[in-house]
Amino acid sequence: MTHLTVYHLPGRWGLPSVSPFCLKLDAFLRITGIGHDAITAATPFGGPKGKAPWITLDGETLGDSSLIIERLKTVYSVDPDQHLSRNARGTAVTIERLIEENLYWAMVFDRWCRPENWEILKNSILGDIPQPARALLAPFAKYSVKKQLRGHGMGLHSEAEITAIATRDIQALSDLLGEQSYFFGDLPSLTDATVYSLLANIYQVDFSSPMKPLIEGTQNLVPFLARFKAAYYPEP
Ligand SMILES: N[C@@H](CCC(=O)N[C@@H](CS)C(=O)NCC(=O)O)C(=O)O
Repeated sequence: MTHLTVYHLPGRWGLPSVSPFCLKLDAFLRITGIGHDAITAATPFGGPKGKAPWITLDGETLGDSSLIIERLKTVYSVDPDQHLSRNARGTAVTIERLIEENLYWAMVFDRWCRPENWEILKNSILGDIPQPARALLAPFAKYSVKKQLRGHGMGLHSEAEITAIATRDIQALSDLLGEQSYFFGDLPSLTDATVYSLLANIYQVDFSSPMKPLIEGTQNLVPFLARFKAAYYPEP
């Protein structure tokens, strides 16, 4: 019998993980009902790509949430997107890119570059690393993340420019959702897991972010978060 172990970064504030990529994988597993063991890792360093999440599947180690999900769909013969048209599948990929290649970096900026979030970050994202290692590691982690932000390009913008970029992305998500329950109608798909995992990690956490009022202002994204949570994370 196939044995799956999932390694994810710690959970906080009622979320199973403070990492959107880990939360996306967890939500996929909840939607599809795939049984697994879950292990909380204090850092992403144990993963094959130095990033979380990662899995072991019958002894094989695999990194990257999207590659993991593709593999699990095949191995377990499940597909949360089976009701999607070809056109919707195309839209799903574009939403995934918006979330993971763009808006995610605005969240990273908020968490790591806003001075008011630094203490919160050290006690949450880095909170499972025992002291004194945490205190020693924190400045190096910050340096590395800022370098990644500059490499991506988001870290080259001013705060006002980042907020303007995030505003367009959040409005686009709201417009795509419209009055539907989920992004492609009445049934959830992987896109809903992807959007939930990032927006909940912005909206439902203690970090201050100009994106919180933007999400609230759309009128439909907060009810979407509540709907997804009620369906897949009913525990208080
Ligand atoms: N494309 C990867 C991205 C994973 C990722 O960036 N994870 C973050 C946590 S949210 C991480 O481990 N960052 C550590 C680092 O980049 O040093 C995926 O989908 O899994």
